[in-house]
Amino acid sequence: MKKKNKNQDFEGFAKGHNACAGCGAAIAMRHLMKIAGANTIVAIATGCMEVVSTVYPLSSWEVPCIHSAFENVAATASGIELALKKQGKRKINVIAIAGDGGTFDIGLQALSGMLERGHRILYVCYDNEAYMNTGIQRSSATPLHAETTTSPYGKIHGKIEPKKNMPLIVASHGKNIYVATASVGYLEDFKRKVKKALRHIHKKNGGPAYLQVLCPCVLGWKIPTNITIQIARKAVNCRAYPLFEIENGKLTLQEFPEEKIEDYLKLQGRFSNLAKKEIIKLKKFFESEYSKLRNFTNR
Ligand SMILES: Cc1ncc(C[n+]2csc(CCOP(=O)(O)OP(=O)(O)O)c2C)c(N)n1
Repeated sequence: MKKKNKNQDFEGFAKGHNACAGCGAAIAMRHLMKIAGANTIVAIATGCMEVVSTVYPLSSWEVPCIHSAFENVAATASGIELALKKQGKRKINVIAIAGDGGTFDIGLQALSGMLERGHRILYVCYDNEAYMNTGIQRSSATPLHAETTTSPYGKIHGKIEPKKNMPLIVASHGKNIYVATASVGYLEDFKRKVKKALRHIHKKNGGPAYLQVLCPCVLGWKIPTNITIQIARKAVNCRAYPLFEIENGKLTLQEFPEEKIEDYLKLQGRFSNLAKKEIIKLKKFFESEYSKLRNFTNR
């Protein structure tokens, strides 16, 4: 008889939270925690996922969860990991969670310190491409020409700077870091990477893991609530959000059925006012980032 897995009914990120209908990040949290299981401690930065899940006196977290400030989740998680090591409790998963603002921008120095010191932590950045919980302000993860409240349509159309390539910045900290991008549009792939990342932090001579998962935001992207998965998949297929893994310093770029960039952009209000030449510019940027990644695979 098949042995019953005692973790199989475990949710970790329980229903009843206050995330918007169609929230991509809530989907990512649920699947992340189902894989991680009960033997986990979470540190979470201020951001949507913290705000919707910890409304006092309630909590959606079925594991110990520490809310840190916007800028220091990686430092909080580093302290937890060291304390567990001191106590000889090496099998507990330590997971740090932050949005793109808490990762690409304000939390970058804490994350850099965590990586440089080699803490065995899975750091998950849910990337909804702006500061969503405070009112859709641009971050350095917001794509070129996307409209936000601080990069509005005026004389200039949306954000004038392109997205920062955070995974490559993480990878430049050393070879013993598992780095991967994912998308809620490809959940099986995301779950596989969560498993791999957790194996990496626990294995002999293991190190940090960084997982960046694209999570559409219905308010910020101005999309209907029922196309979250579809649009997250299109982002990958049109190469606006390439999926790849970096292991031992080697990059593996994943191939997906190709779709047109226009079909991705036209579904989103944040790109609704783009002129043809801006679409071309955006396309060129995505293509140059993709070929940069492809070049890395050949090294
Ligand atoms: C030092 C500091 N500056 C600003 C804020 C206000 N603040 C809280 S969360 C947040 C944005 C979070 O954005 P992101 O990390 O992308 O997560 P999201 O809201 O999209 O989930 C801001 C600006 C703060 N809490 N602390």
